[in-house]
Amino acid sequence: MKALPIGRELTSSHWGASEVIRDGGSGGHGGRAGGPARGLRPLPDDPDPSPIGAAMWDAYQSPLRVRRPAVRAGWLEAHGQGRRGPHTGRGREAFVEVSWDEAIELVAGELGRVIGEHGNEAVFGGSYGWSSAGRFHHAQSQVHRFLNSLGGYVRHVDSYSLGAGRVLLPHVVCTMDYLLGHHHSWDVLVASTRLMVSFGGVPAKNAQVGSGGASRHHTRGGLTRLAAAGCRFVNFSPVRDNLDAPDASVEWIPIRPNTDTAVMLALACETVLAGRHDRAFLASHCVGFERWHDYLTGRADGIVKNADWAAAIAQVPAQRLRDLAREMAQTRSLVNVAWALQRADHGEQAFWSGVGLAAVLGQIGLPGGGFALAYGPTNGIGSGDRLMGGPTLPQGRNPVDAFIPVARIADLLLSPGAEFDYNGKRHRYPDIRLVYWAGGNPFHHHQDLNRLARAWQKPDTVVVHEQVWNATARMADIVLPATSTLEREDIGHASRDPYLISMQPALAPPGQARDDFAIFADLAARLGRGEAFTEGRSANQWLRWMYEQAARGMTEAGVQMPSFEDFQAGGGVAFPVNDRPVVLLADFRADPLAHPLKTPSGRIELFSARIDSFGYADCPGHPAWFEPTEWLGSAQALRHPLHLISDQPHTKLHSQLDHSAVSLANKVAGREPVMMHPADAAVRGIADGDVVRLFNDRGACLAGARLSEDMRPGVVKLSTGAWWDPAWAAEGAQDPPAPADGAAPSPGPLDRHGNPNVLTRDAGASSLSQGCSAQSCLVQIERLAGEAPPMRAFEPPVFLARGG
Ligand SMILES: Nc1nc2c(c(=O)[nH]1)N[C@H]1C(S)=C(S)[C@@H](COP(=O)(O)OP(=O)(O)OC[C@H]3O[C@@H](n4cnc5c(=O)[nH]c(N)nc54)[C@H](O)[C@@H]3O)O[C@H]1N2
Ligand SMILES: Nc1nc2c(c(=O)[nH]1)N[C@H]1C(S)=C(S)[C@@H](COP(=O)(O)OP(=O)(O)OC[C@H]3O[C@@H](n4cnc5c(=O)[nH]c(N)nc54)[C@H](O)[C@@H]3O)O[C@H]1N2
Ligand SMILES: [Mo]
Repeated sequence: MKALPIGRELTSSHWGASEVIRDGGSGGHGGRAGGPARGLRPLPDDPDPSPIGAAMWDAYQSPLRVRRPAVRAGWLEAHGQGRRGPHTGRGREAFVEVSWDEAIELVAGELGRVIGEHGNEAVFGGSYGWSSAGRFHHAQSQVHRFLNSLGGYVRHVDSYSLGAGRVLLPHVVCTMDYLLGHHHSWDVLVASTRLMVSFGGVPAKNAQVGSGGASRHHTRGGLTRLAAAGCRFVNFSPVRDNLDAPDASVEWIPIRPNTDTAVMLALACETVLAGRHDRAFLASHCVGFERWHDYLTGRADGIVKNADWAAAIAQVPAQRLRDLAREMAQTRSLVNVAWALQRADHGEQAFWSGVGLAAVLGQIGLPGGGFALAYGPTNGIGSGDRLMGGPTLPQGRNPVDAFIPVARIADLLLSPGAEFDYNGKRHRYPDIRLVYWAGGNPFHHHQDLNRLARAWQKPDTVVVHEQVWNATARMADIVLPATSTLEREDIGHASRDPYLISMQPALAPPGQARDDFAIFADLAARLGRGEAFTEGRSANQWLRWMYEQAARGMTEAGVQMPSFEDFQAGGGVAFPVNDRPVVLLADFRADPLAHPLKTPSGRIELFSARIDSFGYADCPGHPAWFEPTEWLGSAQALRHPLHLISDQPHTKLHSQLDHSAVSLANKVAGREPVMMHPADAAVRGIADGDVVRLFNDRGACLAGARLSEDMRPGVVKLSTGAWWDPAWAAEGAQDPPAPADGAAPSPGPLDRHGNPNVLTRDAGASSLSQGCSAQSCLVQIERLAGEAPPMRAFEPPVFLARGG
């Protein structure tokens, strides 16, 4: 079988592939044939193109782009005087623009000094973030390869997306990476699934994106087809509008946030109490059912985890849970657990309970049955397209052992030398002197941003490569301007995507922006490691090398690939259609001895002797219910009575393109919208469109109220991604006004824009994973009295003349 040319000139992004429109008609391919590019359009064969892409063209040409290397004024002054610090000016001071030569000299000098004086263990290069699509100019890969060429760096493990899930699942069933590529395909669901019980919906707005690209968006169409085939959906969710199937097919059960585990345990318990559990499957494919059975039925602790028990915790009707347990056992049913649920205190339990419930029902490995983790989060899940290994940039070897679970960044900076638990071992935080970030926005993505801002004062130097003047660029000492996807050539690839794309540049870089690769190549050369970093290849030679490596593997896998020249000339290639249905864990089901899982027992572990042996009080050997530290059932709810959900934004990818017309059109009074139930608004005297203040003991932000009956009362939703806009006292703004209800004043500057992470809690999900637990957060809201302070997030920083 042959991969065929696409025959269009394309670029690609995490939210979709686009065709480049040129004056005098499309260049057809290769970009060089046509005139200057005029814009982008979505691919005609994408059934559900993402609206995010519509504003990308203008946003990448915004005045907010970083145009020249820039150095924080206070850092430059201290450096000139041979001092280090103070670092309290980060985020507050003006910048001085410098030449590339000087910038390279400063960064190389600092890297050399820190590594020389403190070793590579003093450099944090984890640099978490989604960067951009394109396999070569992938900033995170570039920064890791670069730092490895200098002798290594302190890295991160896992992700914000799936911190708890990635650590838990290999002990229990299979790796998250395996799951990402092997969920039942939508065709299989349409043919077989008749009841989908979802915890956290199936939001098509999230499936707009796919890491690395998303040329054909499947999820909305898949849900519509599934409903048409007669599938019913039950959605346990604090918000109604996150399951994008036709309304008539969806039953909404407005659950209290963070209590899904209790409901899943109850569904399993009721199944067992009624004798409807699949004894044969539990005996042949699982281990540890007896231990879990004793927990579910109360033999272990005297508490029966039945429907009445869960109904009191989750505030859902007990009879509905009993009926649902019966329906699930009698129908081809699927348990779907959104990733958001494990981004919470004890987040492991939601995933493990979901797998456990599916095991008790015994449909794992049958077409359309079992569990899903999850439909919705990204486009690739449920794609039936061919699974192809794509081109990769080798990252070299990192001889430094020290690492952090990704969301422990503030702990790392605040507590050098302190010990932490992770996945059965104890580790120690190293002492970080230099932070290097390219392709991520920690001042968007991390929890408790005021705490992170305090931790950020610790390192001697912070270097950031950025495209735009967002919060992380402003919090840096040295900012190097990076190009965007639209300004460079690359190869676009995503897992189970139908295309391998020859991405063509459509715009000239703004100002003096350079590719991350070019910046690192210069730095490496200056540090005497040029050859180690580039291996003598230019960007173009790397593209050819990466393509040829991948093409060889693809040809071996039975798909004949063209030469690099023909690949480029054809705009990329379409892979042959995959005609084999994808059924998750079908082989294991058919023969668990011939196809064992990679768990210690080779089976699904409902009791994990290994996890049990770690002895963690907050993550025992079987799925269990724990009260989160912050939830509507906790004492803190007396002072902060609203549960804050900070989900993924539908108008942008995290903080990327928050400055675009599409994202700005969704703001309320210029602020990020906070969704709240009309009843919660009424008791606070809040009207739709008001500017409100959200606060708790960690911080405060402004947002624009949007009232909606789609919210469970007591729950509010502020999506992530608004560019953090701290009103530092130095700007003449007031520190946060005293709360009206006499509660303790909020620490840290007021965020004028609406980034939920000034409110979220910075604590690991458990000792097992230390994953991000952003969804466990309580707040209070009040109407902002008086005029809202003007925002500064979408203004470039102040630049000073040299010595000024
Ligand atoms: N409260 C709360 N917080 C959350 C979450 C939540 O659910 N709730 N979700 C978490 C999750 S799942 C994730 S994945 C994270 C996402 O967090 P991030 O991945 O850090 O978010 P992005 O906004 O995608 O950041 C990417 C940054 O890279 C820059 N960039 C893009 N391309 C390039 C390039 O080629 N070169 C360089 N140098 N820079 C580039 C962009 O301008 C942008 O600033 O957020 C997490 N934070
Ligand atoms: N448009 C767009 N799409 C994205 C992203 C983006 O930034 N923009 N980010 C991408 C990334 S990096 C990731 S990791 C995925 C994340 O994918 P998810 O983690 O699945 O996405 P979220 O939107 O955070 O949450 C999904 C739903 O869970 C609900 N929810 C929250 N807490 C609870 C709870 O306690 N119980 C129940 N039952 N429901 C709850 C929320 O209301 C939300 O509707 O999305 C990806 N897709
Ligand atoms: Mo994520």
